[in-house]
Amino acid sequence: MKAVQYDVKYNLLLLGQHSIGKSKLKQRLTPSENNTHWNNDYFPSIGVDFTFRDENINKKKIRFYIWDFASNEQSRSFAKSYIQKADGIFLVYSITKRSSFSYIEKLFEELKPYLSEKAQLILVGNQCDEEENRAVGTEEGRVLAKDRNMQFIEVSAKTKEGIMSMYQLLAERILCEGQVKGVKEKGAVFSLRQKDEKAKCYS
Ligand SMILES: Nc1nc2c(ncn2[C@@H]2O[C@H](COP(=O)(O)OP(=O)(O)OP(=O)(O)O)[C@@H](O)[C@H]2O)c(=O)[nH]1
Ligand SMILES: [Mg+2]
Repeated sequence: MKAVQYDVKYNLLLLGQHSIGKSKLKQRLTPSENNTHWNNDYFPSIGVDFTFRDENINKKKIRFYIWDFASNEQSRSFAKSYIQKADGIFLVYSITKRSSFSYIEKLFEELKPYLSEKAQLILVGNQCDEEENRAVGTEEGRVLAKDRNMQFIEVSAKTKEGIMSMYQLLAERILCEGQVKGVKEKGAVFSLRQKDEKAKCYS
């Protein structure tokens, strides 16, 4: 069997407190599972799982691996080795759960010593379909992200709102900062964008 060839690969991590939707986001970011019928099941992750997305930009084949860590694994030494190699990190909280937002600040401090210089971060407020249960304001997310030099977006794994944008925002930033000739030019990178949805909040 012929191995799939790609010119460059990047590692993206999904990190955040338990039960805030990391695995559901991973599912939505998986091309073959993107349209799976939604259910509210919760199966706590064990260890680490991954998916990938392939992009073709200016004839270069680019693979983005997306790693989903169980929250209890995030502080383990093996997770740290992934963090050192990460090109991008989705720091995820639930807009309905105050503790998951506080967790991000703690996580950020824990991550900092291990992050490579090139790593790009994006703060993701999930479950924006549950406006009636909102416990973290959009402005709070925006301020935290600005203070830590991250991008910020609110999304819903349930309705898929903002899902492609969260991926594209991070992927574009990685590609624009990257060294891949013919790919980092802005016009080429922006071909990643799809017109499938509007982001709720995008900064
Ligand atoms: N309403 C709503 N519920 C969501 C959303 N995303 C996740 N959930 C629910 O939140 C629960 C936890 O989702 P998971 O994706 O398993 O959470 P996780 O962060 O991977 O949890 P761990 O694996 O324990 O770290 C499930 O019951 C999901 O149905 C969302 O965008 N909207
Ligand atoms: Mg999980």
